[in-house]
Amino acid sequence: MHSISDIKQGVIKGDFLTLAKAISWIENNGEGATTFLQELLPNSIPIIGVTGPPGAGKSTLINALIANWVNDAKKVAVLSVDPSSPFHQGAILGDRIRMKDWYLHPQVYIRSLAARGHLGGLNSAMLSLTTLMQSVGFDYIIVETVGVGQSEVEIASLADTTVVVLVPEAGDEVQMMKSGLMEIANVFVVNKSDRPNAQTFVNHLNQMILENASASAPQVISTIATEKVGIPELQLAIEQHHESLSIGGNKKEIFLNKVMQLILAHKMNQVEVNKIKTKLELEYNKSNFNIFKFAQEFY
Ligand SMILES: Nc1nc2c(ncn2[C@@H]2O[C@H](COP(=O)(O)OP(=O)(O)OP(=O)(O)O)[C@@H](O)[C@H]2O)c(=O)[nH]1
Ligand SMILES: [Mg+2]
Repeated sequence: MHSISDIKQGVIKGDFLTLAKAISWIENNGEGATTFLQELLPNSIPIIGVTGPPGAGKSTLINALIANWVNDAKKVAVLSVDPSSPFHQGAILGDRIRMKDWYLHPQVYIRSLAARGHLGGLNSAMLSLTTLMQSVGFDYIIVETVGVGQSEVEIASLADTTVVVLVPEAGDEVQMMKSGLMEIANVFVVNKSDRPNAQTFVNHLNQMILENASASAPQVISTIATEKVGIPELQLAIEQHHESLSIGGNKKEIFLNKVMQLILAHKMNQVEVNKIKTKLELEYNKSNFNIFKFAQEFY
């Protein structure tokens, strides 16, 4: 059993060993982990989701954002995960390079998570880990996820503020994913604005936001992450969005989603896959096999 104050002590000193051990313990649902999680108290430390297509510049942006927070004596935790790739090694290496300024910094903790192999699924693991990070003395928690498909939408919904990173060439992509993107983005970043037609893309995006006419229209920020251009503006947009949440925003919606994730994970943990497999083996070739009837036996 880990103790929250031991982990905190480590974080204060910039020694993350105890934290790292606790993370593995929670990921593996070790003995006492559930009780430990149930004793964490709520707080409003921001969880910032950063998502977008592969290579859009998410890690480079995070690397630049961290600088401003570290200068303000803040502590930052970054969890990065690539749900699309079963082979995570590449992503981990990429992150190490892109966030190289911070890997050994005492105010910054960066952890890459394998996409698979979490009891109850990735989302519940992310929920546990972000809540842990909120409780041990970090001021900002960043979750980096690749892509803007369905699983990313789910992960993004664990965040208080979701930043969707796009690049100027993403026009068609955005057209296709329009509704989904509008739903999850609290802030849009058009990164790689050093490339041609960046301003056209920004205008296009702003037009789409206007047409969408939602009450809380996301801001669009242009950045050149590699040159740290647009970073203070991005930081401000993130902070403004987080403040807007505390005055009546959709916190309840965020919690509802988290509760659903936990229930789902808990139910899935109760499913005995091997039992299903054995039974399926006997039945799936039968001429009267019906998948709906079969599944119902396990409800
Ligand atoms: N020209 C230009 N290149 C950039 C900019 N930002 C990032 N890059 C480059 O784009 C490449 C990908 O950057 P990353 O930060 O790793 O992108 P990512 O979105 O984290 O990538 P994945 O995590 O692999 O999805 C790197 O070679 C960066 O140097 C930018 O503003 N302009
Ligand atoms: Mg990255």
